[in-house]
Amino acid sequence: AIDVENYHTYEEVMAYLADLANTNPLVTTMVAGASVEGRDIVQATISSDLAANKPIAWFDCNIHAREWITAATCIWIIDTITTGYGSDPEITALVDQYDWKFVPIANPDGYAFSWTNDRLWRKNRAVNPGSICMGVDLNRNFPVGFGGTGSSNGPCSETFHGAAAFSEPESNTLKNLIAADQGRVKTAISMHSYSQLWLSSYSYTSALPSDYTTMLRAMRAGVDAITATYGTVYNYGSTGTVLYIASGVSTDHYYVNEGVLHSYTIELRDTGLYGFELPPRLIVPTATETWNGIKAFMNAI
Ligand code: 0X9
Ligand code: ZN
Repeated sequence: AIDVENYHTYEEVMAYLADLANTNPLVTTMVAGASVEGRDIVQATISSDLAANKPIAWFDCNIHAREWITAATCIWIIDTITTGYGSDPEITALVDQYDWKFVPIANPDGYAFSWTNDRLWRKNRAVNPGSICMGVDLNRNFPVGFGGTGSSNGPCSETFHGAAAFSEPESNTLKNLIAADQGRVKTAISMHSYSQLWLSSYSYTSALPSDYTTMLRAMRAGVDAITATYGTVYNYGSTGTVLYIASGVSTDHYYVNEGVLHSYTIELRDTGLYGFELPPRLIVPTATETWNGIKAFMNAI
């Protein structure tokens, strides 16, 4: 068990996932790859019948190191699903319909560094040849629009895109996970903070995808259920129109190259009062409303 009301170190989260896999027959874990510094990148799967090859709801969390509420929310959701299966009818139905897969800490080195050295660290911990600055922005290291608007070729920038698409083992690991389940991924959601936004493709351009009407309907279902919980206001729409243009992001890759129509970035609480340093007392409310949104969204697609 884990104390879902607090933030946890990388080691604590890994120990929780290992314990869950050992004690709960619904849960399996796999080491999907290794970070620059050699930490495991772990995916947890919740399935009531692995052999059935059900459609998948897939989540990456904490691509950005300082966005601690994203791992905390994914952990809360894992805990809620595994606890509720068999007693909560809505959870039971959603687990019987889908396999649920989570990468709770997609950027382990950056996350660890944000605990020990720099709470506001964003990137991974790659050594950049010829520069004293470390780190690549993993959410600029994917191929769609790689190197374009909203990314930087400077290693000291917070949005440094890296030497090439998938130059980083962390982004490469996410690519491999989605590709391994190609054809089964019903939705892929990248959890970020902060701003209270539900974002679709495209991110690399202000042009709208051909599936945008379908995406808007799905996002609206999610956002309405979030707001219905505690009144938290969310905006939604394509990243390039609602937020800003960002090239080389994960979710454009899932949509454009992997054919995942329902590929979204969710920017969790808040809108800037606490920003990335959301107090622990807001973990459970944030996770609760987010899960209500995801359930409504899943039932709408
Ligand atoms: O700039 C980013 O990478 C994201 N915002 S954050 O404050 N969490 O860094 C937004 C990216 C949005 N694009 C998509 N992934 N669609
Ligand atoms: Zn982010």
